[in-house]
Amino acid sequence: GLGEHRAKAERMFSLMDGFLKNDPISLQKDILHHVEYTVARSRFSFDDFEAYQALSHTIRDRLIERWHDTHIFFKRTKPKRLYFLSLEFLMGRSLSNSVINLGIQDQCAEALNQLGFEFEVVAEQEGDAALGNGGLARFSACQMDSLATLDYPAWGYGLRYEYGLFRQIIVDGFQHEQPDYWLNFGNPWEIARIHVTYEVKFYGTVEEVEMNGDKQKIWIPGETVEAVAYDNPIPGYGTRNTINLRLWAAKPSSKFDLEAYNTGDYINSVVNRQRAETISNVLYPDDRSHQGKELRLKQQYFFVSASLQDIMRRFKEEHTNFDELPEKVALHLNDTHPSLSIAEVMRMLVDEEHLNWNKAWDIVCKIFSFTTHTMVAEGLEKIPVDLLGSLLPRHLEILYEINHHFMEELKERIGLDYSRLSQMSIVEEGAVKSIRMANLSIVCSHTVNGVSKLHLETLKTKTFKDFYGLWPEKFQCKTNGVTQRRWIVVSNPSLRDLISKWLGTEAWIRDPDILSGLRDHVDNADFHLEWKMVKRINKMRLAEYIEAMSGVKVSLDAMFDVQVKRIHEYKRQLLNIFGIIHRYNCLKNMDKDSRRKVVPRVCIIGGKAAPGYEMAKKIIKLCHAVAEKINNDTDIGDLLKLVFIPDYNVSVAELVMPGADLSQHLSTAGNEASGTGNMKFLMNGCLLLATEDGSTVEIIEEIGADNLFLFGAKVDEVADLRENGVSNLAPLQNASPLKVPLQFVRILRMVRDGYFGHKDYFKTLCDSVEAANDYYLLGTDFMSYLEAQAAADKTFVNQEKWTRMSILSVAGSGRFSSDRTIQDYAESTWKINPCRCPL
Ligand code: H53
Repeated sequence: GLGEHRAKAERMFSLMDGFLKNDPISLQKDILHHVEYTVARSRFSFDDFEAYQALSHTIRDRLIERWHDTHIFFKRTKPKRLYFLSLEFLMGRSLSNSVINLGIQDQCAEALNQLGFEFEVVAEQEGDAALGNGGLARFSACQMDSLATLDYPAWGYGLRYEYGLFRQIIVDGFQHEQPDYWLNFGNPWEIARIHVTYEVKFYGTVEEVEMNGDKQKIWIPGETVEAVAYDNPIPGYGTRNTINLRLWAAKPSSKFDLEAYNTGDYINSVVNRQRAETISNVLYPDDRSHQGKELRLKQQYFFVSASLQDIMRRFKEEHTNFDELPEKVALHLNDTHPSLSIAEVMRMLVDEEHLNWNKAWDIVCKIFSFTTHTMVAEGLEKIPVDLLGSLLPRHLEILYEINHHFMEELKERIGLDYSRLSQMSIVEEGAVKSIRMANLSIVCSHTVNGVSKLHLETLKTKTFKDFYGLWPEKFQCKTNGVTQRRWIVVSNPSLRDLISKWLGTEAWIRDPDILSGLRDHVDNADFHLEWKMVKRINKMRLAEYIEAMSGVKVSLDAMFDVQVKRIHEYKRQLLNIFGIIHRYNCLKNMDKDSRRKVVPRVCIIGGKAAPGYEMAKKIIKLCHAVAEKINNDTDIGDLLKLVFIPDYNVSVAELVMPGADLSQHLSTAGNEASGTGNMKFLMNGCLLLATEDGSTVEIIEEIGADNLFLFGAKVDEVADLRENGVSNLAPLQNASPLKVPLQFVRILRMVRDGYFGHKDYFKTLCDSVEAANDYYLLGTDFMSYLEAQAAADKTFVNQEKWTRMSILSVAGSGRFSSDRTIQDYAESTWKINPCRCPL
């Protein structure tokens, strides 16, 4: 009985001496303990990597304590919970972030020191967790950090890919992809929950059965796979709250396929079972494109089914009535990738819980919210009906039924406007009949979020115009943000110290609006001096890295000019390269005197191309070809260098952003939904050279157009320019030099004629920006781009002005913290409240 229970609890308590302690001596003891018993090395002799492993386990123990406390507290208080569903999370490294969020950075550094190790060196041993492609995935990671820090009762759900995003290596200037088998060296940051498993089913048929006199559809699946939970604790900063990111791995079902075994084909049955594991094996490396592959669809459903079983189980432990679901559960769709959830919840409620359709639909419409990260309609996800019907026959029926109800409602509201009806339909007729996942998500979500003001505007007026007309109140803007914990505190410790010193507080780490207080010191000469010192230190670190990676020595007096992001035609890395060629041409034509006045530049480009994206791969090759020419031209020397940083990822970003003077965000207006790199550079006091696209529009609002270098066509000019300015032009030789500047034509000619070698290989790349094809308006924007570059050069000479602009950038970056984003989501979309675990 109760007495027995209490006696047991007391004994447990007396056996364990309270919580783990965080003074340097206790930490050392724990580190040595883990060296000896977890890593199984001698505590008298271990290396940096083993020190990393032991320290990670030491931190992990502390995370687990907080994780437990947080979850016990949530269980007791039963708040409404948010479930953040995303197929991608780009977490990067965990060690530094964890010790900072736990507030034990100094103690850890001291503990390691006394053992003869250096924290920075040990932290460098960790590999990145790269379970995502680009902006969307890193934004998910930033949001998890903010959810934990702001004490929200939230869980993240995702997939535990065994191969993360490919490693990029460069051979002869060409990108090659290598598998990222990141779990090879163990992963101390995850906790395998071998008993938290669910069966996930695929294929099979749908049958109609009699149930209590009613006809009922049931799904007879054909294949079963098991999902196993791996938990990744996410600690908040300045709070005990530690939330969970639960990632699913596929394992063969533990139920034996008796028939197969009995036929005596033992070996083949084992081999077949093993196939199950391939589901969560590998992350699809395409950013912003969808190929309609069966394995990808399987991944999506595997993830959705396991997560929803887990969520429903938790709900049912605490509640009996599904009417309460909307008060207790918020499900967030991070883009359309998890949107099969909608059909799955309907199936669970109708087929398994026997709610009637309308009742179930009513509940479903109250629990889902949706963020789209896509700007243009062509980028939206569609799933071929044939594929869906064979893999998930019951879900396809449910989707048809949802659409049927929606179409009926629509006819009542807009009449028989067939063109509009067919455009809004969840089912797309045509050569390949498909399900439009965005339409599905909009129809059934109570809120549809855009990721910047400009993005939302585009959704309302173009991409989802008809839906906006139907449900204007659904559409909301939640401008993206990034966490200042990782993007200043972890990555730029010198800046962290400087900011805290001049603000007289560290409170900005939890309350980023305080950063605006830096404006008070914007004209202080001492502050300027220290500010420049910090940038210098970070440029030094970056220069060392560049030399190690590419062998190129760069001058710290040069302007470090950076463009790092996924390689995409719309992001216009090619515009950057053409600008660099232009600079090179100018330098070659200058006399000695003029050269003395030139601001030396180090141009840094980095980013991965999707393995099947030919144009992007050619851009990478061109970058290397141009770099080879320029960097080996002794006549140019330090005046201009071009380096490509291979394998750009989160930990490389942490090094690059603090060391940049200028960063480039060149997307043709109307293509970048938000952009988050711009915010990270802003936080690190790097000036932006950018088009008025995505969230840059809000950065301009915040810091003023004078404090960045803007160029290019505005979003509402683009369509006209495409139609009349460019695409109607006659072939190049007759083109008006006003529209395509001579400089641009000349550079294009150089590349075409093989000035940088590989003439044939670059042909299609050149064709793509030839006046008649120049969809992304490189030619149109070129002069304006050069002007912005010239303005940046001119300002750099005036270091006082530059430093002022840099300070004002950081001072204005508080609004771009993911803390602001998350608080906005929590209050107006998810309707959840902070739930702070007591100390
Ligand atoms: O999402 C970021 C945006 C960025 C946008 C990006 C994104 C992906 O990384 C992948 C797919 C997709 O549709 C969008 O391109 O502009 O900042 C986070 O919202």
